[in-house]
Amino acid sequence: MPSSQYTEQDIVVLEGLEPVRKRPGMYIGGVDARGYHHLLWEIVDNAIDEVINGYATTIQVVLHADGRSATVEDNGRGIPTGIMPRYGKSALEVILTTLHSGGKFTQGNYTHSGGLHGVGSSVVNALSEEMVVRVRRDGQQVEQRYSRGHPTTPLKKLGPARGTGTCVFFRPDPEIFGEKARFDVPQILERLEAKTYLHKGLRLVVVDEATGQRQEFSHQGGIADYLQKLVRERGKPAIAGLSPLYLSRDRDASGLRFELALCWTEATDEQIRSYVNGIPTPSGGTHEAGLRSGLVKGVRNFIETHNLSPKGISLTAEDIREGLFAILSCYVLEPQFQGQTKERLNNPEITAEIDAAVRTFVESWLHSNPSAGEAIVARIVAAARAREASRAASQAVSRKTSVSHRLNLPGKLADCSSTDPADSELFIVEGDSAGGSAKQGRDRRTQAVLPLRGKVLNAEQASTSKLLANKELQDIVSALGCGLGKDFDQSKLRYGRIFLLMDADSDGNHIATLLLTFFYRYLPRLIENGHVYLARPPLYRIDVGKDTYWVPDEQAKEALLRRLPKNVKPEIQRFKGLGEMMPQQLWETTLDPRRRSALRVTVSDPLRTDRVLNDLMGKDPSARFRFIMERAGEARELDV
Ligand code: TSJ
Repeated sequence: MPSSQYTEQDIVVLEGLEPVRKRPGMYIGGVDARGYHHLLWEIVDNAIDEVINGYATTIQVVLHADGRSATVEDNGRGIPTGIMPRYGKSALEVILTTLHSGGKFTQGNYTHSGGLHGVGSSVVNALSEEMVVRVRRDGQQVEQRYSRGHPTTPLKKLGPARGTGTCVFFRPDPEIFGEKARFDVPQILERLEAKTYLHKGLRLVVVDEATGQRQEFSHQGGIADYLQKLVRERGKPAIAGLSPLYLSRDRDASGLRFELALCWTEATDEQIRSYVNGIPTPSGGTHEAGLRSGLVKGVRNFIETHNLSPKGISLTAEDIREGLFAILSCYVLEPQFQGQTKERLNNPEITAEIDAAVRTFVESWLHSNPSAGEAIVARIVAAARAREASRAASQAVSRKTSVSHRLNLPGKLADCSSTDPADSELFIVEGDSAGGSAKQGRDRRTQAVLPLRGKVLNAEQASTSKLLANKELQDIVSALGCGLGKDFDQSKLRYGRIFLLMDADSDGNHIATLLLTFFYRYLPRLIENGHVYLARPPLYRIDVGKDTYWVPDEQAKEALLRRLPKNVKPEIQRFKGLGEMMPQQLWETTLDPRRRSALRVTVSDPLRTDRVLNDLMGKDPSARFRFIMERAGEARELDV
């Protein structure tokens, strides 16, 4: 090949992938841990496409011991390797070095294109320090290697081979993701297992080379099994001990096919997980809208034809869906996504199709299972009555707070003098003596203190009306001024920052956990909007000569001691509790905005948090403790 021609083609390739390395965030959402894992999902999804379309049955994922590279292999047809005349290159090379090159091969098939995934394997190639692709086809095995989007070898024959398939090794580029980026094995295992529920026929083998562990996932029951697993994990039984309702619709004229599993549980929330072409759509979209409306209509029809409407109370759509667990998996030929993270399905025609199918299905299922149907209706009526009762109770609490802003504040609240939420802070403090120190040590202009005396109820176990009768929680809600649940009004929030100030021991962690659970379930916007913090009181005071250091934990203590010269003898004092600190010490270490450190509470994965809360707040107290410790570690450290 003349060299000038080679250069020309080289330029084409450069135009193809250079923007990906320049602005990786545009293609994978960001170069954080999520973007890093995105590369793996892109490769895995390519192999799964081959399964969805019926050409492969097994996928193997190997997570290598270095923690930052992986190999994904399928037993599908093998990526085509023939030369494409228009490009003068193999199809394989075109696919891996050109943006959006997948479409030509995949018309009429379900793919992930246009969504969160489907950025293309070329994007993974561009962002990988090394990529090795092996294809078995036509009795031969071939290999090509790449680095940062460019071939480093030609397509080479490795020799004869049996069967067909594609095998891709890749190592994301530390220049893009940083030297420290690593795969999160537990998270990957969980998500891979979820995929085998979604694709009934799929057998997935995962090897974690760091531990030598090999696991095999395959679930013949599909999403109905998945739903049962989720319900079991939630710990709230299904109504009437039912196994899930299951609906499967084959591909219709428009190309839509979907599967649905659902059941009602004793839980008080609603959990719908939806997927499009096997990709989670946590922000919902037109498919979920169809499910919600179809389900409500189907149930209403059943209630009306059987004259089951309760007297004196009307059933809302939320009542009908309370306690509902559902998994909806749709396959759409040309999915359109919208929203910041492209996680919301936007094809308008999908809503009506799913609505109609679900309505008919739910109604006829209830008709043919009348005793289960009546149990479900009883559940729905109970939800409506509970809603009325808790609304009355929460309005009572909100009324008390709004009637007279300051006059009705809890008696033990030591308020700040500022009335501007932007520079007002509330410290919720465990115990009266610590509360006393905090009241004396604080900046009275901007810092309010609310000591807690009694027990805090577990929001995961107690009913809403019980929670609202709890004095400690009432005081918190009154002090915050913003109401809660459906009556939440952020504009009435009296403090811009809310600190939980507890002892650095397991009791303190326990109380913090209970409070966080309450905030998460009843005042979630406070957490979402970053108003909630964990204060970090010191655990040790270390005196070295004239210098005094305060450290928040064991590690920080060890780190400090290691840094001290050998000849000095530090004096180490351990705090038993906040109550033992002098007000001035508390100010210097924990309250003073210029010196304190605090953790802002964030929720990185709402679905997961939800499950963890359910899991842990119900039963095992030691697991609870681990939970708060883990959360504290995940929270971003801020100097605020
Ligand atoms: F991401 C990737 F592209 F590197 C990749 C692709 C990674 C892995 C692990 C698997 C795959 C992949 C692609 N597996 N199977 C396929 N199939 C095709 O690309 C294919 C095969 C045959 C035909 C055909 O028309 O004959 C068409 C296609 C798209």
